[in-house]
Amino acid sequence: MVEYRPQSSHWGVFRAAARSGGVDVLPDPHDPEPSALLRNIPAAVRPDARVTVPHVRRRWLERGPGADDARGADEHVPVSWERALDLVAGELDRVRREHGNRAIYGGSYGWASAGRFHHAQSQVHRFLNCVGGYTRSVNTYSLGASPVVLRHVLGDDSAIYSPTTLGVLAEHTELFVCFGGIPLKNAQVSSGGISRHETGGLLRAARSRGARFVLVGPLRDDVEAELGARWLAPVPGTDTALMLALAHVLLDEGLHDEEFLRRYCVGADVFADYVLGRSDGVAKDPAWAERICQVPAAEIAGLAREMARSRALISLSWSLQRAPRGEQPIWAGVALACLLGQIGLPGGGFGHGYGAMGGIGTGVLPYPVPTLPQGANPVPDFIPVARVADMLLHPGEEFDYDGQRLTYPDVRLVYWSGGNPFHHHQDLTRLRRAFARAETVVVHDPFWTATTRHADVVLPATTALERDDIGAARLDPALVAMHRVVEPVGQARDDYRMFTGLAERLGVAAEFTEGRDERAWLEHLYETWRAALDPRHRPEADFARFWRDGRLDLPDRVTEHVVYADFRADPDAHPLGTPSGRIELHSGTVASFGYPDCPGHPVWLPPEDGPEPLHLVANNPATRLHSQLDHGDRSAESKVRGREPVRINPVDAAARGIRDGDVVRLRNARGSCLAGARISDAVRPGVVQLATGAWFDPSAPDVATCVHGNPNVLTTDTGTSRLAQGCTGQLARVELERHTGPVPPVRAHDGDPALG
Ligand code: PGD
Repeated sequence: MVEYRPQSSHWGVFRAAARSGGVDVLPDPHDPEPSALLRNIPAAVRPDARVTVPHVRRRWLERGPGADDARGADEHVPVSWERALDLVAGELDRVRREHGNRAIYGGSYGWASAGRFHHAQSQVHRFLNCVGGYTRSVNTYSLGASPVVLRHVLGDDSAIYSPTTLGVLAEHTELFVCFGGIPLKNAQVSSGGISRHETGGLLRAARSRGARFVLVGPLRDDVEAELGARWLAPVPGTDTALMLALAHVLLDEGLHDEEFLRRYCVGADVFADYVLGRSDGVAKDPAWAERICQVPAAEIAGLAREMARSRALISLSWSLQRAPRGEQPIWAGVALACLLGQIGLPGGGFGHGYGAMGGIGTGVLPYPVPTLPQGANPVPDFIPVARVADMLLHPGEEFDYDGQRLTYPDVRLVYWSGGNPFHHHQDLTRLRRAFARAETVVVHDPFWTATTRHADVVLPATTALERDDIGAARLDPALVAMHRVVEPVGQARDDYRMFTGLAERLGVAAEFTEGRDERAWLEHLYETWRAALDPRHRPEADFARFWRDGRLDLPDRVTEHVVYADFRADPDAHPLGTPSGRIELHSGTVASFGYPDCPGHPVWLPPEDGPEPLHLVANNPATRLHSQLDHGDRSAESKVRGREPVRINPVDAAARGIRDGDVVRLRNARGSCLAGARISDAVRPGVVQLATGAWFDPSAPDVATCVHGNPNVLTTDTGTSRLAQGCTGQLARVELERHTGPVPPVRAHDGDPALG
């Protein structure tokens, strides 16, 4: 009999059974809207794109560690596990002795797989802490600018992870103004796992009750059609100007809430002086904004008035801040909500990230979930996560971050497990130069991604289907007993086993393992978690029963929550964590840093654009999570002649003689890529949209930097500003043309370790 076992992924809980040469996957019956991304999962255990045995790059093996331009183009040779682990342990030891632990970069950003014990980042950080520490990274590629700026404006980032819940919005909000949309394609996914996809249903409930939706953004389908949104399509990257003009109308027409500004905010006068043009002579009125955003002034004024007479929710997507000067639209959005005076009321105020992940706004557990302890890192050095290429290229140079003047460490060894920087980072040509500078690059991954192909030592990791684990996330109400479904593919090992082998060689095995194997750790994590819970929330099931049942429904998830309700009720008893205890529309702290690219209040800062005529929106994909399982069925069926689809408005396509299904070339000063044209009026004229996640394929550099369609060959590797130094990958300027020459094959999924 076929046995289906419980499993979990970042895009859904499911059941899976081994069948000859693969797995069968069934969605979880409790999930009201299971994600079609589950169809990618069988590709996880197909051996074609897998790394099946440890590999070492030939020149590194022959010449030893050192900077090398051949990294990424050189071939890899298979070695035994014993040899691979000896080499990595020896190299870690050499680097820490000769250069100190700060010369090891272990930031190792990436989503890896669901599962709390085999969580790749926890494993790598725990291990590196046991061997003396590492240079770490702060913030994420998802959220670079906003956590930093929101700490100054609101005192913490609770607005991100504990926003007013969608259930409350469904009942109370009259008008949703969605900057960057609430894209359900992203709500398929939630970090750590998602047992119920609820975002779409809750938004539809709001619509059925009569709520109106306005989408502000370049892509019409960033709010689903059923919600009937009115579409305002500003030039990408100009939302701040539009928000300032909305603020201008409110202030100019006396529609703002004076009492709210007085009682709950500081700096409203400075902000108002700027908006009205009293401080710089430029009124940020709708006519001014129309010249920047290309949204008619009358529509802007009409929207401001509609917001003032409605219970209005300002929804700010995460994508807004993943762009140059990304701090500004978030701060301006909060300022706009302050002028409306509805923060802390059910259905009003603002939210940041509805639809960015499926769990955002659906509910939060009032207690933690089990996690693997990572230990302490004695190395003080860190970088904002998206400054990794700067760090490798400019050791010893100073840089700004959030009021501090920091120095890039001289990194010799890069250790990556559970991430794909050749997917997630910007300007991949520059990243290749940066990786060439390292003396050694070690990567654990199940697949021959572009990152493993740039490694000196490649250690083959299992996927979640090949090991036991516990699936859990703070935003989700299910704890899942993830049961191994198939044996490891080839000689793949889980990260824990690899690090145990290294820890033994480096004399820290007792510290790293605490004497436990995988099963003992799972039981330990579960039982210590259960014991530490407040008895009100503590589940009855012991580990054995949880494991047998396959799932535990966690009690007391908070699904009715209004963020800042306490603060609104009594700002003296519940002050914010800002210096003033109030919402800072002008921050004396930020102003004191003296950053022209992020002054002390929200401002419009014109982008420093390239000369290319089209705006590229490089957003998160609808058919996979980031770059994961790009070779899976759901992702593969969306490709156009094997390339990632690029959507282009009919007007721009006609001007370039492009037909649906053509292979096209996108280019700018940083690079070029091939993609497959999809002509669609769901993208604004002047905009093209190419999702991230097609595996980087530089195998035909005379044709394009990437022949598959990875937009990060086109994006810019600069920080949002000196304040947060966040990733700016969402937007770039490009030209697009029909590709007329021979079309080279896509080799990214071939599993061939030697790239172009
Ligand atoms: P993933 O594709 O999820 O991308 O970047 P991230 O690096 O997280 O990579 C995870 C890797 O982990 C995969 O290669 C997978 O095979 C591997 N893996 C899975 N399970 C395991 C495991 O158990 N062990 C090990 N060792 N490896 C494992 C995502 C990042 O991209 C994010 S979060 C965002 S929001 C950014 N978005 C954009 C954007 O909007 N625009 C652009 N241009 N660029 C972006 N990049 C960012």
